[in-house]
Amino acid sequence: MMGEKTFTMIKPDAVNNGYIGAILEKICSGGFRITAMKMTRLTAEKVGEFYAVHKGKPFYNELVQFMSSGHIVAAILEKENAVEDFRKLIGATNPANAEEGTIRKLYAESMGRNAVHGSDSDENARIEGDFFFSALEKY
Ligand code: IDP
Ligand code: MG
Repeated sequence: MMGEKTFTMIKPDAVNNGYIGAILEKICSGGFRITAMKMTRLTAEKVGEFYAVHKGKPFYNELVQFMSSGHIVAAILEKENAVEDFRKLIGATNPANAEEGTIRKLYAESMGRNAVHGSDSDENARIEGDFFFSALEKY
């Protein structure tokens, strides 16, 4: 079935601010099932690979620096219509524009330091999940 998985990261700002538990609670009470999860750190090189689509944009260097500055929590989430529903749960990229009750509204610091990542398509959810998890970890 299409659309049943997405990929997320809790970003270094939210990890450092002590929001891992609160964010996982929002994810689970939002109806998502965690099927793989790990806390890890990315080198700048790995972040560059993950965010290759943004290379050359004005915020790219800041993004690479920030995302490699501390620990992140990576996870694969399952739910019907996962990608779209998770983007709704996290809210707009800029927390100032995010709806009340969304994860970014509640826990993000700024446009760059915005607490969580969420895949933007089924194909990217698969690519991003594969970036972090082996076949054994995923199933
Ligand atoms: P998304 O995470 O909501 O999908 P994207 O446009 O894919 O947003 O951007 C990826 C990440 O790059 C954002 O989550 C944010 O951390 C960072 N970013 C995007 N635009 C800006 C900006 O204008 N200033 C600083 N950081 C940005
Ligand atoms: Mg994106």
